[in-house]
Amino acid sequence: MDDIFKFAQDIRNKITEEELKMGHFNIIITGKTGVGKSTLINSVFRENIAVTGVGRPVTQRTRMIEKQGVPLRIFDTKGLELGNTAQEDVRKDIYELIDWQLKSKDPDKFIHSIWYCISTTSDRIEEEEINWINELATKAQHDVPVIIVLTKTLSRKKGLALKSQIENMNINVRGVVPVLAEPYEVDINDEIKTVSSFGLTELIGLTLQVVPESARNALINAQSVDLDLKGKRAQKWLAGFAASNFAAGFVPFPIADAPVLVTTEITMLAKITTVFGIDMDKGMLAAVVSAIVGCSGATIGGRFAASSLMKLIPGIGTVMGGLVNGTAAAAFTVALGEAYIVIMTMIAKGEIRREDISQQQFIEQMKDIFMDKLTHTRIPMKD
Ligand SMILES: Nc1nc2c(ncn2[C@@H]2O[C@H](COP(=O)(O)OP(=O)(O)OP(=O)(O)O)[C@@H](O)[C@H]2O)c(=O)[nH]1
Ligand SMILES: [Mg+2]
Repeated sequence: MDDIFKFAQDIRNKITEEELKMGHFNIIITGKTGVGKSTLINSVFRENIAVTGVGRPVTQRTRMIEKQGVPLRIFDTKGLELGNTAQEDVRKDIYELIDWQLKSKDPDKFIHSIWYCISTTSDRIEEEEINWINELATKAQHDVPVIIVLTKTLSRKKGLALKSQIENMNINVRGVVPVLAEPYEVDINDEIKTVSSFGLTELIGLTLQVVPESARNALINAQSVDLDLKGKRAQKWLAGFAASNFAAGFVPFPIADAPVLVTTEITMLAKITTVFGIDMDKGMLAAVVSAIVGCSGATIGGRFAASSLMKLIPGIGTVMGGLVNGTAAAAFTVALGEAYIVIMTMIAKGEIRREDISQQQFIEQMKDIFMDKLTHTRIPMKD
């Protein structure tokens, strides 16, 4: 058991390291007063960041919101009113911000995207506003992609009509996405009906496409609308990781190399955790890892105590000697990664609550997931 806690501590340390390496996703969110910027921020990003995050002014009219442990910086411009000096000020702020970040030459500080919010509840879009967005988008286009978010879209039909109206204006934005960030209650003949929220997955999908690869992990981590995206990203990363670690011509891992494998596993679990952006403390990590490996008669590091376990891994029965250890260790590690992704997805979706993680029922469930992965794992191998 001591081993497990040491292992959990090592993963925890590595997660902190990986979080630092990942950097931030930096976004400017702007639009007129009351269009729903704060509501949007809270619905899209995890941990209710507009409410619980710390905001501090970076210029007179713009504040930066951030929160420890969330790889995100939101630049929230305030009081954008058209046709007065406040608008000029916001405009200046935005250009300054972009310039200032670029001049820092620190890619972690670059603004990766701008969401310009327009409420669909207003009957028409003012020409002045479109001109200003176009100017912004044109000036910023080489550095910062601008997306128009149509907020408070109660009627999808109206949202789509507005979207195509804007698209036809041929302004320099990268896309127009109608959303309803929070469900909306309407009273129809004294009957309360709820319009469900929508569009946020599309908004994240488009944003992900237009931002640089270096910012994508942070965005996937920070957002909370598309949880499957986290699993897919982790899965893709794991496949590459397995290929580079285990595909080098079917290299055996002799027992003596076990500590190397331990490092591989620590890195793998830490990396997957940072893709998900779930705050896993030492106790939770220990619970998950002990549930998974506790069942298998295997010690961490790929050394297998139970020969019966090896029989579960496809193809193992026919391989001899040191090769058995290598393949088994690789299969074990990949299965551990895959099971961990399934468990992280369940935690992200609230199917396992954090406080229930060490409950017997979930330990059994996690064991089953691992056993299932172990019996189905295929190690990528070079021919
Ligand atoms: N139901 C529902 N209400 C929304 C939505 N978006 C905004 N609202 C409401 O519209 C009002 C204004 O929203 P905010 O998010 O505060 O707007 P804002 O753009 O941050 O406003 P300022 O910070 O003052 O510029 C609030 O009462 C929100 O509850 C939505 O998607 N659904
Ligand atoms: Mg606000």
